[in-house]
Amino acid sequence: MRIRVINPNTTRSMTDTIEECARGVVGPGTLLDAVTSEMGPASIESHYDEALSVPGLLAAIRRGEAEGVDGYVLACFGDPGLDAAREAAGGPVIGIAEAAMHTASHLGRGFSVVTTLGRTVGRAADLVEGYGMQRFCRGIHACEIPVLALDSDPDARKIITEACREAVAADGADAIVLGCAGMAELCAYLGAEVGVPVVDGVAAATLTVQSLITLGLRKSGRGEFATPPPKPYTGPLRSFGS
Ligand code: 2AL
Repeated sequence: MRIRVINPNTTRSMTDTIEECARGVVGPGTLLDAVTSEMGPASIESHYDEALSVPGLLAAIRRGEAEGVDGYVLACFGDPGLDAAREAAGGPVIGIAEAAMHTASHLGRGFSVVTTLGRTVGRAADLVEGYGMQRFCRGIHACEIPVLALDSDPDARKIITEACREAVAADGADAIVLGCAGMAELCAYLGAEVGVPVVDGVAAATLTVQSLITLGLRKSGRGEFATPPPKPYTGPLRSFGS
């Protein structure tokens, strides 16, 4: 089977980290690759960034469909454009936020999310509600590190570790959900330091896609998630029409 991880921001170094984490969990029969969006923001940490990341994501899905990819991981914690990606793909498309939250819900009674900037907390809260996860989500905490600084800030690891510890103490959480694909490589370290299970959505979504494909399950093509009706698109979005 062929699984493609799509980083919907345009930062290649982040895609490399994401790919390594996804490769670390797939089975031997799975061909996995990771692609970086070819247009859009360098990082996604506002509603504006999210909206403008979606055309690049959909272009990546279209390329994947032409190349025979069986399923996709949408590797940004806002799960931007997830419904549209599902319409465009034949196989499963799983967002890292939905995968991480569902995985964490199996591990204890409640989880806390630790994310990047405070301004992304509202989006994460909307996703918790949209995925029916209010029963499990005890709190959403920001460490105030911008996405691209996760890699370059020498204090990032320490600050995120502290944010996880504080979230567990403040919320009584049984697990932590990491709120950014750029935190994936810290997952094992944080699990050992914080003392509760720490869930990285990149790994969780990759294994969810692999499971669905193994089960022979594809996206439902009926109703809402059927291929969108063909129509012309104009301006810079011309190539998205048919
Ligand atoms: C993210 C993420 O996962 N990738 C990105 O560019 N922004 N999420 C976040 N909460 O900042």
